Amino acid sequence: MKQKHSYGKVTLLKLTLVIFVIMLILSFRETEAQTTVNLGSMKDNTLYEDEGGFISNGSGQYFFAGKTAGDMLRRGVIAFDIAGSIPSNATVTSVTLTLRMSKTISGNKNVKLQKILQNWGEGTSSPGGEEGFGAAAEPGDATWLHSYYDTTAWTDNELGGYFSHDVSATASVGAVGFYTWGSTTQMVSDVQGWLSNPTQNGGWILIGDESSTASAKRFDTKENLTAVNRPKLTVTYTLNFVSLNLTTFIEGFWDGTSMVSDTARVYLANSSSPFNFIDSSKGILNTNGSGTFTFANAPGGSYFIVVNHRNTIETWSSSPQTFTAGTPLNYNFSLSAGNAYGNNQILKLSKYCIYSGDVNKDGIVDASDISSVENDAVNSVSGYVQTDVTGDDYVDSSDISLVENNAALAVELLKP
Ligand SMILES: [Ca+2]
Ligand SMILES: [Ca+2]
Ligand SMILES: [Ca+2]
Repeated sequence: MKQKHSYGKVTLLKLTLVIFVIMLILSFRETEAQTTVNLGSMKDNTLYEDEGGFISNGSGQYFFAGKTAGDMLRRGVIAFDIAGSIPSNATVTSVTLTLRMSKTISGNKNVKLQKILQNWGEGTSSPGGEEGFGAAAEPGDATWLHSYYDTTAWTDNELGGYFSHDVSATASVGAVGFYTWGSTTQMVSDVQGWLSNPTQNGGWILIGDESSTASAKRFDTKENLTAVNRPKLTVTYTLNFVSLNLTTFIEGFWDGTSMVSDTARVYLANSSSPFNFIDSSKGILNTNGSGTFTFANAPGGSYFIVVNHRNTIETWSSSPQTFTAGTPLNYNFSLSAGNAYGNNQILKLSKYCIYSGDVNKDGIVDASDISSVENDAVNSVSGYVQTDVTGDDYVDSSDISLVENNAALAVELLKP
């Protein structure tokens, strides 16, 4: 019995340790805000040297780079759906391409990646067998002559593809096995560019050793029957959020020394009519009226800042503010009435505050707000409620008088 008991203790200790390590890893991942994704190829094909442009291999299991024993060139082409897989506000930090080389008669040969400068196609051509000689091109296939057989030639009537002279990455490819290109600065730049301009995503061309006979290397495509052998692009990126360091004082919650801390929701509104909300973020305003709000969807740009809180009047910034993703913007409503659109703030104990009292959040402080507060005051309602405009968790005469004052001032939402 005793032995069994101590064994259980050790197991529990191990389990606790494992959980601790997992939590540690998760917390690191969160603070780094870095994500790695593996993408399968979107399309891959081979340009077979052929003056007529009649040969292709859109749907075979392999693609080729280098020179055959018969002195004919082969160039592989491959592209990945970057924009469909990575958020548009991402900053790409690392890119590697992994291919499996599955057949060759040569030793180590350099295979280069160069950026293709236009789009191209992958049709249904499929040679079968070892695929070294390709098959008859089908509509939409890339060939030595065509980006799309047989309607579109490569730009400038280039033969063998239209691509950048800059080498994005080089790998020395020897015997059968997996090979990795990158990460290089140029590959990162290529992928970042395709993220920004998806229509210009032509992927890379694989250029083998074109100066020596029988240098060709055969790689596995996305159609390869063995899934683990298919091309893989590994992209690591960080997300650059638009964020706001906001300072705004809630009239009823501010006593001249400290503000009652509370949740607020901030919207970013388009800078032009009809000023639609682009994104929103919930955050906590602390006792100094400050809070940080992060927007996961809004790209960098010019927006009105719109502050909402459970019982204040919705308040807009005086003008649109220019946000840059990755760099928090500071905005302080309390410095001047004019920092709110239409000067829609009240000076209280040396701070400009957003008006309290819109208990039913309909954009105006009026009799209906007063009556809700009166009802709750009569019933001695307490706790975290809409009608507590002073933030002391009680609804009483001080809440009624604040709402009555602002109703008398005809406080209402002012916006462009
Ligand atoms: Ca293919
Ligand atoms: Ca109201
Ligand atoms: Ca109160």
